[in-house]
Amino acid sequence: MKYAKLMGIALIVGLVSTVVDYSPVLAKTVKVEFTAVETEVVIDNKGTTYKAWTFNGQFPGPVVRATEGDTIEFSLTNPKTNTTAHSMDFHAGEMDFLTNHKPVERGETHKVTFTPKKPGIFFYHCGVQPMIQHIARGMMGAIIIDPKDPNALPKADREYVLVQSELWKNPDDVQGMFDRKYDHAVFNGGVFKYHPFLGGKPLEAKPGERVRIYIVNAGPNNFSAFHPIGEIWDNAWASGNPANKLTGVQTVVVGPGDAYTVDVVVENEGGYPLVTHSLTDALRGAIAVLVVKKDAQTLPLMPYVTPGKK
Ligand SMILES: [Cu+2]
Repeated sequence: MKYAKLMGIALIVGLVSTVVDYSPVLAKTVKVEFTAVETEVVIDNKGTTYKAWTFNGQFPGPVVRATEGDTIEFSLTNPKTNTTAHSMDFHAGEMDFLTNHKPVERGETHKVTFTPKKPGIFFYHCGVQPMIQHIARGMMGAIIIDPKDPNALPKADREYVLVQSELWKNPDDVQGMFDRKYDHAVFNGGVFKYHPFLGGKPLEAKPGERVRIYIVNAGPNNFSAFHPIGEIWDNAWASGNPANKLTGVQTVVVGPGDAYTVDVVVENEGGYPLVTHSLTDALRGAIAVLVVKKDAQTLPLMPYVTPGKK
């Protein structure tokens, strides 16, 4: 009898904890304030500077994060000191683009409020013409919309965001952008930024951890064939939506303006290069090495991306 009572209590505790685990997160308001900053940023491990156009001085822009069903209150300020109009297109939003994505003239601030209804990883970018140049110069980034159900995806032990793009040494060479005569392909705005043998700093993880990478392809033109050398993606979700689950994938094809969430669990210590298997682009700078070791340090979501000089 005593035993049965204990079992009953255990059952109730079990049910309660289940209910708590699945209870929906209360919707919140997320304020995001971006300023268009035309500034110099460092684009390689030698310290080469580049005249970028950025959100908040950062190439790529800061990661925006909210939960499905939240309200995002976004404002974009374009200071008078800039040379051109800029704008914002969040792929996570579903709204009229003429009103919401309109060019913000110099000296103006534009506000947009929206509720992302689909979870996942999405691209954002400036859409002012020539859009190919505004994206290539750095006005792009990632927005993560976490699912309302916190158990919709397996729990990740650590997460990184990688935004891939092509880079033209001459940021004013719009014709070269149309001709696809680019000099580099990069993750998070830096040539071999995460390659420790080429002057960069690697991404890190511990053996057995589930490492989640949000891979966003900013293009502007090339497709990414995102592959972990020496590993296989345990799972991949197109657009990061839990409904779009793939298992045991060697390479995910991420088109320009698209994104994937991919998980890898690495059992053994060592170096695992994450590349676009479109090799022209990997060998021109789009290799990020994941170093797996027992004493891996904790790194931010988008490591080593810092605002440039004002
Ligand atoms: Cu712009």
